[in-house]
Amino acid sequence: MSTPKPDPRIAVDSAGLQRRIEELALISESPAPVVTRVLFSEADVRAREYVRRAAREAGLSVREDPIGNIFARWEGSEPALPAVGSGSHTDAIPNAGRYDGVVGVLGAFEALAALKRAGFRPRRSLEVVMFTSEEPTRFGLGCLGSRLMAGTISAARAQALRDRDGRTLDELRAAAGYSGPLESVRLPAGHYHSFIELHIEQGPVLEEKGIPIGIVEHIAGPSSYRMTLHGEGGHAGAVLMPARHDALLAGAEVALAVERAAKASGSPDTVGTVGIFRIEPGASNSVPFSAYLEIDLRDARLDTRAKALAEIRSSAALACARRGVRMDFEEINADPPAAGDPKTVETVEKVCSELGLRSLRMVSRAYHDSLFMARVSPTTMIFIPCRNGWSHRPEEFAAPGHIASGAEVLAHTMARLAGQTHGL
Ligand code: HGY
Ligand code: MN
Ligand code: MN
Repeated sequence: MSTPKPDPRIAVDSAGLQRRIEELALISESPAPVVTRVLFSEADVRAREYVRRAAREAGLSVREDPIGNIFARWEGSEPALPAVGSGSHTDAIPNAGRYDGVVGVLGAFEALAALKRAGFRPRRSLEVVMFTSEEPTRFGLGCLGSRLMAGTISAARAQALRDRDGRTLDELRAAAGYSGPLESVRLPAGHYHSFIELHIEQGPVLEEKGIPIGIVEHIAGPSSYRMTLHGEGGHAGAVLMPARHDALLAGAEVALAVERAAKASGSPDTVGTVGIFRIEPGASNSVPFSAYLEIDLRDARLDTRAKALAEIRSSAALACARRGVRMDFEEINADPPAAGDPKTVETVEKVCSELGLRSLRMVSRAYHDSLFMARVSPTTMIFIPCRNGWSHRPEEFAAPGHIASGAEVLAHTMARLAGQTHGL
């Protein structure tokens, strides 16, 4: 059977997409080229306004749910059918780049605009989601919007979240203009026929292999924990070494144990990071009496992640016992990995070969909202290369040509999955 020819009329406006990525990058709590957009900050609220406008300019209708997930929809000729979804996030951790998440929101708007310009008439509706709080920065828990949509956390658990200054989710979402019961964020069963997220790889594989498109078969399972270590403070001159219960040094041993356990887990995909480490009182001539750490531990496999965690906890207990420091340990989240849907992966693969684009099936080591969308819909992700694999840093970069190819593959894939009312 001959390979169907992709319709040449589906043409992505690469310059326009690039311009919108650059415009959105200027909406930040940090001076350019650094991007910081923490959930419900002033910059996040302005970015949401930008996203609403970009969705409308792409000819999509916009609705928002009580936690601020934004849904941009193109109603199909059979609106009762489960929709074909796409989307990603626009919130950004401190000192981030301009492509993480943004490519998947603005790129999806452009994919749908390209289909509209080509005269495509979808049977199933097409819907792009800008997910609230994919990053964990505000509350320590990432993917808040997609977790609630997938029903993997309760409204009560979300309502109990506090930021570093003790502010609640309800307070912050109300200040950003959102209200209503969080229970209603949960998607009705079968809302999406399929979900495909476009994202930069946030790793070096595609660039090293010179392959323009990655197709995600597996998303590693993230987990994170918070630890407070209670030692004893005192004068840096007066407290002699044998009498010390230095919380920072106990925390330093924990951080080294995280690295050791991740390296020794037996799986190359185990990664452990202590990205937050705060001490009190933070005076150069005072012995730290308390340390607060957050541990990020991920793996494509659950058994080796569990092994690494057990190792970390026992090393931490030994270090604290030896130093006379008390440890409080709390799990923030421990999520299983997710599998890409084989049929959706195959559809993307076919589209790539019809477009003459090489593609590679791969694991995502970063987590994404797709990790939770995979619980409620056949899901995969389209990756594009990013320079040196850099991400979560201002030097993050994706070439305009790669971004355009990703949006083009997304457009053709969504069109194929949506079916069409009339020919192109
Ligand atoms: O941390 C992650 O993997 C994602 O970028 N939030
Ligand atoms: Mn990120
Ligand atoms: Mn992301």
